Amino acid sequence: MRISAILTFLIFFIAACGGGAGETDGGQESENASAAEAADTTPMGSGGVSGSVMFTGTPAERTPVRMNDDCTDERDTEALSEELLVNEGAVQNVFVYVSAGLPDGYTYPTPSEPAVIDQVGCMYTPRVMGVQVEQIIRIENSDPFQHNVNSGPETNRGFNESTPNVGDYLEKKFLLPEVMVPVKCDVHGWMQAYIGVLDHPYFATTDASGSFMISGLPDGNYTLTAWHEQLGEQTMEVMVSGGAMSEAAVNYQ
Ligand SMILES: [Cu+2]
Repeated sequence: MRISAILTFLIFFIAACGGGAGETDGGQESENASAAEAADTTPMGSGGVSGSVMFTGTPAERTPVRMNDDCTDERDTEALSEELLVNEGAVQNVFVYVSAGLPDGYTYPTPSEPAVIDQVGCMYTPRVMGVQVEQIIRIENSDPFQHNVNSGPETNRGFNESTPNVGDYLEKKFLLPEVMVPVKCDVHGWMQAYIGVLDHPYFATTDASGSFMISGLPDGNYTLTAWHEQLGEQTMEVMVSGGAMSEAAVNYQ
């Protein structure tokens, strides 16, 4: 992984003016509501961080992925390399997450919904995603032939199992935080995915417009890390205050 030589961070803080969402006015609160708040040990807030990831250089042109006939028969379009997806400067598939600053001593509920990766047309969809520890990762196969799913974690226990046919799927989970766990297919050497595993819900993957949004953060000072498979990692400090959204801009050069 290459770390960008020059890192530029632009962080803007939006002043909190959300109509006093963070204020307490005891007169209106019923005892029941207070009791419910006291019982909720998860430090969820109404603030967060949103922004976009840009690449100021000239990205290498995407190249066709050389596939066998089984794979191309499943596709409407020719597959192009996905290692670096830049749309008018905006970078897709950057994993952005809170890497420090969360209060100690809390555990966050594991989402009941599985995180889904599909194997379709001999590519992983999505290529990059995040999950929480112990969250079910469901790896589906939409292709009428075999893929194997070979995960390569360093701190978690890995797996290497097959999905022999269309409709087959695996359900797996990781128990420890690890960014990133690479996943590949040994049948089709170009198939590559990355799963970021965290013990909290404060992460996002940039979309085609390079945008990300992490919500539900309590007020505080956090370290945000952006990870990209080719462009490397950047960290920045962000402040969330007044239950408002802060903006963070990540620039790779
Ligand atoms: Cu495969």
